[in-house]
Amino acid sequence: MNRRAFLMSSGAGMIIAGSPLAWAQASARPLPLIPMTDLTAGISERISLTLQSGAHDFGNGAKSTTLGINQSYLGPVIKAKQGQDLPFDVTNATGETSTLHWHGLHIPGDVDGGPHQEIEPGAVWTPDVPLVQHASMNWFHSHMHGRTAQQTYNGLAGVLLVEDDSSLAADLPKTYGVDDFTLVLQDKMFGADGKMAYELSAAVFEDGFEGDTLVVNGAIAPVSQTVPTGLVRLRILNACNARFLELSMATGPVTVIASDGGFLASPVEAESLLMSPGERYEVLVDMGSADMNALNVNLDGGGGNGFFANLFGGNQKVTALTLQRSGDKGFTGSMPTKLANMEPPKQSDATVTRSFQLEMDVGADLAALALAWDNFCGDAGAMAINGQPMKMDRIDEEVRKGDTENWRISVDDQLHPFHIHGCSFRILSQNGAPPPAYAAGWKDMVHVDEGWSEVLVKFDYEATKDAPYMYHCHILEHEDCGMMGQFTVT
Ligand SMILES: [Cu+2]
Repeated sequence: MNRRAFLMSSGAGMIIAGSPLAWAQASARPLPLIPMTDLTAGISERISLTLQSGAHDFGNGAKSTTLGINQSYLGPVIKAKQGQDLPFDVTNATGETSTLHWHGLHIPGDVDGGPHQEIEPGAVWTPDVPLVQHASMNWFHSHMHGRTAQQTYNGLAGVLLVEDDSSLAADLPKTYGVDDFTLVLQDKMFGADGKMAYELSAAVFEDGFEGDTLVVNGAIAPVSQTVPTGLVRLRILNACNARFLELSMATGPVTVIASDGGFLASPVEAESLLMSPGERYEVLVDMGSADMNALNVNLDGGGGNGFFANLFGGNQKVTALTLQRSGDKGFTGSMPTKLANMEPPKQSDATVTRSFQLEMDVGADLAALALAWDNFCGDAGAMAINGQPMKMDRIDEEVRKGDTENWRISVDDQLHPFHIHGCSFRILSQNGAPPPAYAAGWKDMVHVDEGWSEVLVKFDYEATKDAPYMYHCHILEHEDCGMMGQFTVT
């Protein structure tokens, strides 16, 4: 038995002794509708976001200790429009230092909200965030170095939808809470008292933290929603710390219309959709002919990246969301055939090539770290990229603004999701093969397993050495443990 297999089996044992699916229930709860702040009609005052402590009931009757943004758990859905400047006042009322990173936005490094823009307890961070990119689903979350995993797990995350003239005019469902829903998918562990738990161990450092219970918009799955006849739009974020989710529909294919950075050229039908932590996809569900459909999630979609691979042979499918058709008439348009203009990426456009090797183990004893660190990772350098664990005072790459570059990423171990700040990119290859059609559009996440994953990327905004961009694994425990690097764009 190699080291990794041992860690996985000992991890699985821990889960069995704990709470195996204890809080999963068959009866569906109503889908919580996340409050929306819609700014598309105009912005008249500064936008207040307060990072705060909370007590949240995930639906099992227990009040979990959580973090939230303007509420007890998670943040609002913010909807804004291309061309707007978003004047944020981010107040940190949590009592612990944090940051708020705008994941997916094409913005300068000094407003990116990465590890260098710390917000001390009681302080207010006031970035003016310019929205220049086209319609896309983005999100925001803590990026406090060494604490990102725990703070995001506890609830410091929200959704930021960018619209543009064509997306607002498009013949697509867009009535929030009626035929247009935002779904934040997460996996949680609940203790014997029913409260949300987060415990690190050597196995958790190795795989990242994985819970045994699926949560949708802060409610334990399955959840259900009544919808009108016609097309229904689901904007989905995988906000898990570490778990890859394989999505499928109970009936019919998954029809994907958008990925991280915007609309696909045209809808893509897939039997299933593999989402890494940090990824976003939009799908359309046709409720014109069926009374009922459901979004299912295979919790072990990553193929052996977690405990369920051992327990259930790599297939642990649960229902996330049941859609039930009412008699009401809803969106009357038909399935679109064209969504965006998109040329295939041309590798020959790249004038610079950079290579990144993700490394799981650079000599530190993960078990000792787990014991020593009181549930957070810190700048201890157990993991690395190109032999270098993340260091706040070291710039790893210097990029010239406007250059088209080819970034090649590889790893010798398990599946990792790689994220680059300040851009959207196109995937040239993923694990040595062309990406699935649903991942062929604008992305800021790429899966890295066996073989090279290559992306074609260009940066249009500045990031100086005092406010560099990050590239990192989006398994948050890996990121916190050093699988991250810093780069400038000038
Ligand atoms: Cu990783």
